Amino acid sequence: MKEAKILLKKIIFREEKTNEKHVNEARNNSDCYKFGSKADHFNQNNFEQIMLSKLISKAKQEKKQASQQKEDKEPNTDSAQSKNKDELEKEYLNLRAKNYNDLTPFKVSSVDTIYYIPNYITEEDEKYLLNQIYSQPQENWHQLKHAKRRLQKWGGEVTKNGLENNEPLPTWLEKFSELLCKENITAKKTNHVLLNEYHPGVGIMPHTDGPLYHPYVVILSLGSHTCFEFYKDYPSYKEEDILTKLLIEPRSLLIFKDDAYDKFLHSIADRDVDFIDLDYSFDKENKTIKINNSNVANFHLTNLFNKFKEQASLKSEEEIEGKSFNETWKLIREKRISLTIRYVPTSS
Ligand SMILES: O=C(O)CCC(=O)C(=O)O
Repeated sequence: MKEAKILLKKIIFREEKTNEKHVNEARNNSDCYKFGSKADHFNQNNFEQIMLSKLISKAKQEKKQASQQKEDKEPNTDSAQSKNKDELEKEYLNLRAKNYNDLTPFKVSSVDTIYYIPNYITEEDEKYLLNQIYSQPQENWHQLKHAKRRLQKWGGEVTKNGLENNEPLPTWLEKFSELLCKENITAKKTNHVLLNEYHPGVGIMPHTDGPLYHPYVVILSLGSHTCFEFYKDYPSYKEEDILTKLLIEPRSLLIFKDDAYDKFLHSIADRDVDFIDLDYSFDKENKTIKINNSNVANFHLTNLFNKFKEQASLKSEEEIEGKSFNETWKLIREKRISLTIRYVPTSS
């Protein structure tokens, strides 16, 4: 808004100069004053009104163009905006000493082999990764023909025989792969990254990732939340019989293994909003919130739950006594980037 105001002032200043020039020209042009209607057109007040409406529509147009250009660049990560590129690079994935050998605390409540780690990276790390992604030349982006997604592929070409034309990951992804291995999330160092860019309203059809990457896949999300749906098989998808649904927040890591990897289909619906439902009550003794039901199986692990707990803690004892509550959140999707990180055996 501030930018638009400055822009408007600049345009007004520029146009005022032009305005003055035209009025002076008109005044000096005797023809204009001879013919009433022509002369009226150059009446100072009318002229200003015409110019002002022109300026407003021009400013609106320029503002629209500016926000379109911004939209084409990268998702918004305001809180990390103050740091410059070098600072972000220096701090990227630093000071990490976690061990995720035991993933049990991150298990979603429905399927045994799906794990969700919220806030796996910081906002600064996210900003750094987005900088890297959006500073890639155009030829590193591949627009899919039959879907509204763009891709970047790192590490080589995945073929049915394995990885071909393999090449080392760029430093910013190599560092991430090393971290996953160091923190025991992946048993082997991953060598391939498929990056997907989704605009709101765009998802991915139900699929399995095939036997090549077995036994697991790791997905990092940047920029926006989304919802992931798992189906037992294709007929279940057709009947809209969801096996499990997850809320995936930016900066989180989703890991799925074994059955969740081999058998079930995963997908993202083509939506621009997601509705998250929660039935809850209060456990007075333990002073905690009890989730009775939710349409997402990882609600207890999400940042949304933490925000919700803060809000719920404001309720008085009389308000909560013996009651249960229902709430629904409407989450609006923004541009999301996902990094699907895998180990792909080299073709022999
Ligand atoms: O974007 C996502 O989170 C899912 C990507 C995916 O399913 C895939 O790369 O196979």
